Amino acid sequence: MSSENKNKNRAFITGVTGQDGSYLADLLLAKDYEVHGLVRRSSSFNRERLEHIYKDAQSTENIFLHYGDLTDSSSLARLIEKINPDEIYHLGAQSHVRVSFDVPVYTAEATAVSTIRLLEAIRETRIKTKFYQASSSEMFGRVREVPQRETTPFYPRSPYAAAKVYAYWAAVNYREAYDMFVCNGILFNHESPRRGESFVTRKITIGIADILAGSKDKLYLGNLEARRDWGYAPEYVEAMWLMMQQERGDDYVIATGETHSIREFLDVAFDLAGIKDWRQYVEIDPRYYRPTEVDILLGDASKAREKLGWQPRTSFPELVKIMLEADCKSLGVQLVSTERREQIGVGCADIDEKAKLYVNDVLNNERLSHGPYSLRLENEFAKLHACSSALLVNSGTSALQLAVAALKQVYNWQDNEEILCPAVTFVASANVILMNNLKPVFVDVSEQSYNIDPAQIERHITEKTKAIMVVHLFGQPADMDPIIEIAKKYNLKIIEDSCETMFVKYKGRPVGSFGEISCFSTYMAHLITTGVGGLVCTSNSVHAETLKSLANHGRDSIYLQIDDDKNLSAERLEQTVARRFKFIQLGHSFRLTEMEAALGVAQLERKDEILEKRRENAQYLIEGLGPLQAELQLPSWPAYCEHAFMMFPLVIKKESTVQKKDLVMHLEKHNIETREMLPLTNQPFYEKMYGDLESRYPVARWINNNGFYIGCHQKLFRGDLDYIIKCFHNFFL
Ligand code: NAP
Ligand code: F7E
Repeated sequence: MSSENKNKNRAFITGVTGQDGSYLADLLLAKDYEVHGLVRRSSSFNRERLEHIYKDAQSTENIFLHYGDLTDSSSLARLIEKINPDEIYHLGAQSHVRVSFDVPVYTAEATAVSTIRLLEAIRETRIKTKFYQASSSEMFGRVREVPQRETTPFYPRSPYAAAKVYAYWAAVNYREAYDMFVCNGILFNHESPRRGESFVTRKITIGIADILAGSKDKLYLGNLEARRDWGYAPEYVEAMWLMMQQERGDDYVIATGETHSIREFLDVAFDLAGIKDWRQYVEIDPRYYRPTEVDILLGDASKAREKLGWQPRTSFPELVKIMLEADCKSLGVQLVSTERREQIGVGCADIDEKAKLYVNDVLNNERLSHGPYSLRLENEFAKLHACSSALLVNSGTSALQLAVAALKQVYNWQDNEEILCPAVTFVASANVILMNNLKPVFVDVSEQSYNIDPAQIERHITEKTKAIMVVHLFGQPADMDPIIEIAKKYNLKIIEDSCETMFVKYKGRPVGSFGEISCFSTYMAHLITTGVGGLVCTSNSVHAETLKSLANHGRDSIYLQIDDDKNLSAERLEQTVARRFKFIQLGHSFRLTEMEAALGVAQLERKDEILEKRRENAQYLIEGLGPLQAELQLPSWPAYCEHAFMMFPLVIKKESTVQKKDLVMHLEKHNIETREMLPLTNQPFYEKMYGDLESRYPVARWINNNGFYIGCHQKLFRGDLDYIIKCFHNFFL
């Protein structure tokens, strides 16, 4: 001992190399104690739990290790005399309950008799010191009451527990007989990353880390029904110290007041690891059964709370997580982050400072409907999609509604005539057909692109068929060439529902430029957003006029147009004033506000960046999920078209045994949002109208039963994508 240390509190810890001993050493060193520890000679290194202390110069100066053995009275007495400690913490023991059945006599020596050896050494040397006895909830064994408290009678169920009962009473006896300061800490199970590897909690967390690392595929355990009151070890050594700071020695139960079975531990731990069913990894090995078991332990630590001010802080799931993370880390296994409280949504709000500036600009200028931002958005959007005009409307559905209405009017389609529409699309594509008193006729989709299957179109064409509503789903263009050919052959019009796909090309030509009219959505989660909103585009001036009028109560669109013209001749101005509120047909009020348009302009300025990030994310997901291709159909698209990745669709392959609901629940439980791919064929509304549709559209049915999509939007970063990939892999593990 150095001279500087003379005034320091001195503690002697038996079992300093164990879980509790090492945490207690940390605590006492932090409290500026001089710490002495008993270590036994071992042929292999047994000081891992203390290694970190030697990395800190100050701690190294304050810790002293001494060889000795709990079964060797002379070494204990000699050390106590030499160290002359203020506090002795007797934590050393043969502490494994199962093992105590194999080595009962040794357990009695190390766990029971060692206590009286130390107490006798104190008595004989007459050293004034306090003594802590590491008593155990195992003493309650076949419990006489639930919860167990200081007054609950003991009923030991193992040589270990019997030894601890002996040591407990020896401690009480020395307190009473010799007026010594002696405490019994009746500690319920407490665990940590430093827990011995053969105790059940640690065995499970190490086992899972091994499974995740791929070095093991089974975990062998015994009785899963036993229940324990598990706490976090560093908090329990604080209780030990607090007991020793009281005026008198006493006995205290230290527990959480919660009990969980081994099964529940497995549930939480495997769940944290992202593995949905632990049963396939856990096997029961009767070797781990005990001749007599302790079925339930549940402690009542109210005395410690009242007298010591001690209470547990770490919850059961937190404890499991701390242990699992530590074991995964030491194997270099990346545990799926369970910190994630935020959902990984299918879309995102990605509003930058410029967008706020533009919206503010509108508010400051007080032109709240169709102003310069609307005009700019319409012009640039039209240009990008090779159309001569675009009209901003209040949703993609409104755009579709107008498109069908305008064509019906221009081409004089009659009620109940038919429009072909893919069997997998958002319900609005079909609804707007019905709302215009026309009939949607479904066409099955391609197994690869999920877009309308050109090979299926002709068999649905009748005399009443007037148009094909081509939907470009999830960001991928439909196969336009054969569709155009069929449309020509049967004199059908093409309407493009491009609500989910913008800025991409099919064979070098932009989507939106193939149909007589094309419709886009800027709803939240779409490629660019205005909150809600949409655009309807065309290169046909008659259609453009009709759309404009229909979107604006049926006003005479000629006069709508010149509303904005500041350089009108006097004659034209007079004409406009006279006619601008003439309503020439039945129309809607589908306009968008200027604030929304301003938002859209800011988004449009970032379209390349948005698209690039989405593609990059999708590619990363495709590569990460690549090894699961035998089970999962990943997005794929032909070289002649681009993909905008509005969403990331996935379909469980026919040969897989995986159930969609299990996978979807697994992802949702891990905060990854999923959405249905929305086949129309199982929508109650259409089933009511058309009867059983699923049997007639096998691909749509397959998609309905096996498909869903997740997000790959621009706000997902590498960590999110790794997390998603890991969650998938853990499911299929
Ligand atoms: P542990 O990790 O098993 O540590 C036991 C310590 O005792 C180790 O340092 C070990 O040394 C030492 N030891 C064993 N036999 C020895 C011998 N013959 N001579 C010298 N040292 C010997 O146990 P723990 O979890 O830290 O528990 C600490 C104490 O609390 C034990 O008495 C235990 O029975 C009791 N307890 C534990 C819990 C719990 O849930 N953890 C609950 C209630 C009571 P080596 O490192 O060389 O093996
Ligand atoms: O067992 C069951 C086993 O060994 C807990 C020691 O610190 O706490 C500890 O004793 C339960 C038992 O701890 C396996 O049958 C199933 O019911 O983790 P354990 P323990 O026996 O409660 C007390 C308070 C102490 O004082 C002790 O020193 O888990 N179990 N399968 C298994 N247990 C182990 N070890 N291994 C298995 O494979």
